[in-house]
Parts: sequence; C-alpha cells; structure tokens
Amino acid sequence: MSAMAAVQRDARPSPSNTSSLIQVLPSGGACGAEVRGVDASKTLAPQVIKAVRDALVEHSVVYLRDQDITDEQLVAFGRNFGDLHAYQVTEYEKPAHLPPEVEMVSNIYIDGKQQGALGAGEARWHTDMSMFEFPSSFTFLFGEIVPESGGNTRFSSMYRAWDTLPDDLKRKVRGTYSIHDVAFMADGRVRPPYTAEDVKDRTQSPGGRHPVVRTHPESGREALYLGRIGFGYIFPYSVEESDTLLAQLWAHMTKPEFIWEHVWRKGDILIWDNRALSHARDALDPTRPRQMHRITAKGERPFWLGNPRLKSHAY
Ligand SMILES: O=C(O)CCC(=O)C(=O)O
Ligand SMILES: [Fe+2]
Repeated sequence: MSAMAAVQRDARPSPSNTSSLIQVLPSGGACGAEVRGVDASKTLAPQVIKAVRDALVEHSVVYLRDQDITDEQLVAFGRNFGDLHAYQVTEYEKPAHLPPEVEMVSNIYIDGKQQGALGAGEARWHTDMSMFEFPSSFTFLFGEIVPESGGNTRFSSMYRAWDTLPDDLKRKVRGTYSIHDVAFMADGRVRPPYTAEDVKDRTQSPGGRHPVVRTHPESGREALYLGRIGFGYIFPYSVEESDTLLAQLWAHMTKPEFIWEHVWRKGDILIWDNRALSHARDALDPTRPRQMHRITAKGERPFWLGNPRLKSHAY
C-alpha cells in the first residue's frame, strides 16, 4: 500500500452544523470540510460570513462547490475575510484585465506565454507567503479549468503535527524560531535580485523570522510552523543540527494521518488557513489544462503565547 492510500479524500459525513445559515460537512480527516449554502458571487450577510469563517477556523480548509464568479466578485468575497494582498508577479505576464489582487495558477501556455504561476511544476510542502513578516492568513483558489484527474491539493494539519510530535522534538523546538527563506525559489535557485552572497551564511539568510511553534490567533491552539520543505534554519542550532531537526520535523508533518486531499471540480472555491496547515501539489500533466484564480488575505505577524519574549516579538 502506498503511503498516500491512507490519505483522507472525500467528505462522507453527516453535517456537524445544520444551522439554517450554512451547512458544514467535515471530511472526517485531520482537516477539511465542505460548506454548502453559500453563493460567493453575492453580497453575504455578516452572520453567513461569520459562519463560514468559524467553519474555516474549525476545519482549517473548506470548499464551496458549483460557484460561478467573476474576478471582481472573488475579490469582494475575499475582502470579507481580511485585507487582500496585491500581487507583483514576475513569473508570467499577468493579463491586464485582472484586478491587482488576483493571481493566476495555471499550466496553460498561449503563444508560448505562461498564463499563471507554477506551470505544470510540483509545489512541494509549504505555507503561503511566510517569507514575509506578515504572511497570508487565508488563500482562496477558484477552479476555472479543472482536469478530469490529477492536480489534487493536499493539506496537512499543523495542529495534529504539533500535538503528536515526540516529546524530545517538542523540547528541542518549543520557543525557537526559524528563517523562512525569501532568497530561494522553489527549485532551489537564488531568486533575483538576491545573489549567492546573500545566502552564503544560512543563519543570516533574508526572509521571515517566525516561531516554530505558533499560537493560532483565532483558535488559540498551537501549531507547527515552517516555511517550505527543503529550506529554512532553526535558531539557535548549528546549521547541521538545524538541518537534522528540519528533516525530522518535515518527515513528521507530512505523515498521511495528518493529511486531507482536495479533489477538484470546476467551480470549486477552496479556502485554507495558512496558520494551521502546510499544503502541496504534485506536478501536473502539462497536456491537461488546469487554471485557478487565486487571492490571499493578509495575516498577522505569527506569535507564540507560550513565551512572553516571543509574544512581544523581541526576536
Ligand atoms: O495549485 C494548487 O493546487 C496549489 C498551489 C499553491 O500552492 C498555492 O496556490 O498556494
Ligand atoms: Fe501555496
């Protein structure tokens, strides 16, 4: 049996919340729920937005099926959950008609031009925008073009990962913080305008400095928080010790029992909470078009309430 066979996939639930406002159908896995009864293209009542947010905070990732939404409506929907980032993309030429807040994730090329980020490449385990001081809280992906199979998005619960971390590892990382590198691209090359000189000493690399165990600002729960698999440095260890620790942590964080996988349908809006999850996507079949519209909400600076020094951001 492959490791992935144990991953939870579909919602086969009985609704946990059948309030008249929305229905929430938990996946039964470590995270994930379907939310029914919401048309994201419409102006929503504050109670409905609160119910969706509550479901999101409880299940960390939720999806709405059968949505029919313009980019402007997607932006309006996203603004219910916080201020949105405006993108400065460099990877592809963004179509002029897109609002500044909307980015494309696409494996489609037209006249040799890439239509969106990532192409058909793999997105290895990561959390969004953590290379910045204020990473994104929520990411929204709207499935405009979805292949019949392939291109599932996987989520791993960082609450579960922290709760089940062996005590010796907990002792080693509780109260520490790490660098979430900004100067590397996902494929390991140095990201312009940074140079090899900027990343020579990994203990001084540019990027966000965040607690390895963070307190979720809404649930109050503790979660593991690392940037991108294969990168980073944990203070105050030596680079070698940090690499060993990071490898142990990522091996634990990506265990099948913490993972739920979203199988896409056209018209899905998937919303996830970067403060409680890591996520990944396999490489895509370049001959099967897949195109998503993406927005991200700005989050708070990550903190850990277990240590007043970290709480006051003194690091
Ligand atoms: O394409 C996907 O399924 C996810 C890509 C991703 O990591 C992101 O949009 O943040
Ligand atoms: Fe991502």
